[in-house]
Amino acid sequence: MKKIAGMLAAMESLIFILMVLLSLDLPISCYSKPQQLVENSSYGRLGLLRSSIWNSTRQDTSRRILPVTPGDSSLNLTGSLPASIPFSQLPISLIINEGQPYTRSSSVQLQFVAPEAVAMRIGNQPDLSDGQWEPFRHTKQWNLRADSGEQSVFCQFRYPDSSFSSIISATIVLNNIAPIASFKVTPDSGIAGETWFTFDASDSEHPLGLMLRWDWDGDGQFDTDWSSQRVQQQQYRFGGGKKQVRLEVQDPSGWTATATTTITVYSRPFPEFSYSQDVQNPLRITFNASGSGDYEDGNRLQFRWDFNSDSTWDTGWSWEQTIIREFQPFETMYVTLEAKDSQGLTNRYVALVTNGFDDMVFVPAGEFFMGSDSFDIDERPVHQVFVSDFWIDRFPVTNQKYARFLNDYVQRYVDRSADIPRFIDLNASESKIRYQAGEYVVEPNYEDHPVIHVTWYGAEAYCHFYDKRLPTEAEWEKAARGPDQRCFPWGNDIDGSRANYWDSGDPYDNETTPVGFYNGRNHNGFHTQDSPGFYGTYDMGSNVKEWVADWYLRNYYAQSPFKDPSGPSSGNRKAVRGGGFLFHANAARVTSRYSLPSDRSSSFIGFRCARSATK
Ligand SMILES: [Ca+2]
Ligand SMILES: [Ca+2]
Ligand SMILES: [Ca+2]
Ligand SMILES: [Ca+2]
Repeated sequence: MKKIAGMLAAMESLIFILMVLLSLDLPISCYSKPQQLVENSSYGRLGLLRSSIWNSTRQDTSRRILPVTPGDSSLNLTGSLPASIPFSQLPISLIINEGQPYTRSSSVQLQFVAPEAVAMRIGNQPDLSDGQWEPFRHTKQWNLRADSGEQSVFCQFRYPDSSFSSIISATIVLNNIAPIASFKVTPDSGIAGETWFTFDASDSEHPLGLMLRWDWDGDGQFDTDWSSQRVQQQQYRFGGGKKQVRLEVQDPSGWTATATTTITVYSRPFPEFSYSQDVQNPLRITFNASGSGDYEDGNRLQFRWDFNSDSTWDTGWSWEQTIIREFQPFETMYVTLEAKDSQGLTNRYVALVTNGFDDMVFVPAGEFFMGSDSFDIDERPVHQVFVSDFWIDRFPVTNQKYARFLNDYVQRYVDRSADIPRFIDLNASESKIRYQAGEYVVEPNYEDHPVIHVTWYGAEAYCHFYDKRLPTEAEWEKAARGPDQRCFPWGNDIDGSRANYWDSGDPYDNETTPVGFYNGRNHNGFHTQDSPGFYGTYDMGSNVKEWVADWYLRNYYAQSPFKDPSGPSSGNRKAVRGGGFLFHANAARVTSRYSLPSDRSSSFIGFRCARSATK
């Protein structure tokens, strides 16, 4: 007795907890039936019928069984009995379709776990008024009512030696409604990278809710995860015209439906031009827009040009991809190309065009003999080298041209004016370029003298700025020497009328001479012989030594490749070629070699540029 009374006291507090739980909003289905007291069940226990509870994540039934002593008349278990035993301990349950809360079929599989039960009846009504008693079975097919939606099944069991019965129920959702996929797009056409498309699937339907996913581009790969979000915004990176958009929807029981529509995404054209200078006439520049394109129209684009960045178009619209324009020497212009596609969409491309194309000479492809076996050790051995077509400046770069380069460079790359000290040593006393009043200027009367005190970087930067490059050692030597193994650029003899070397007697008294000084003219009483190199260059071998592209290696000729050698892949010093005003006549030999670290400069080293014949 005491034991039971204590137990009941404990149960009271549990009842309270359960009532709190039951007072919570139980979802969807919560059915309760008045409790019935049953005595002398085969368990020797009291059975209590309780409500069946189903929620969206779990379907279960509850029947509480209390352990009591049979025949204990002091128990008065009427009314609200405790209901605190966890569902998992209940020996009676009804499972529909293995616990799946949804079915698409009106015929469902019922499974019963009801030990000792001998009979059962099943119905759709809580009072089983629509059910007939039948022998207990563990499974049974059951037809749901014809309408779809949430439906409960009720089942009552009878036990062998009593009139005791209990009713349990479970709820299933009969879902025989197909989902509907539908969406609208606004706008139905637009521009890649600019237009935001809105995809609104609010018209898609299912009474139990839907998940949605999208394939934006018709490639069969969905581009979003499943989501309940009905409205999506999307921008296209690439155009290409028609794009099929596909929406797939899925209802909670896994039925899907799709809808597709086609939108049009245009892209702006992507204009681009290259330009090339006519080496015969360096002022003529051919602009070529054939690199332009368009996703929808390929290269069928119209073009117009503004060559002088005055915001006035210098041509009308034209299908022509190339156009020739004459520039002033060393003129620097922002050139604008605008392209228009068949939709009328336009786009612009702007590039700085610098006409630095000096007077250059052409050196045709072919073999020549490089080096000498008679002089310094680094000139050995004589070896045959094939050099491809190329162009090379007729003269070394002058102070005037280099000062113009510095001014244009700091204007073009405003954030890189700190590069200038790496290019040229303006503090060297021999340098003829000065920075004055915000500008690089040349000391009067030295405009046409070769620039000196440039580093290899400064030489390379100049060539690069004008879309050229430094010549290789082999190119330099071939340009000076030609194919006939001569000793000096102009032949095999040297004297002061042909070249500026140390004590050569020129009027500049052991300084640089203007470039091209030894051209056969009489300069204020000083007679010169015309002394070009084999292909028409001047000053190779005299005046100043010249930086070339290659790293210097003393014995490189022993390992040099036959075709277009370009020097060792690395090194400490860059090769320097030719003689100069500070060197004896012997250094003017076309084979003599010299070198200096690339960040150093000297009063006797300048440079000239080259350019490959095919670019
Ligand atoms: Ca896709
Ligand atoms: Ca287009
Ligand atoms: Ca213009
Ligand atoms: Ca001299």
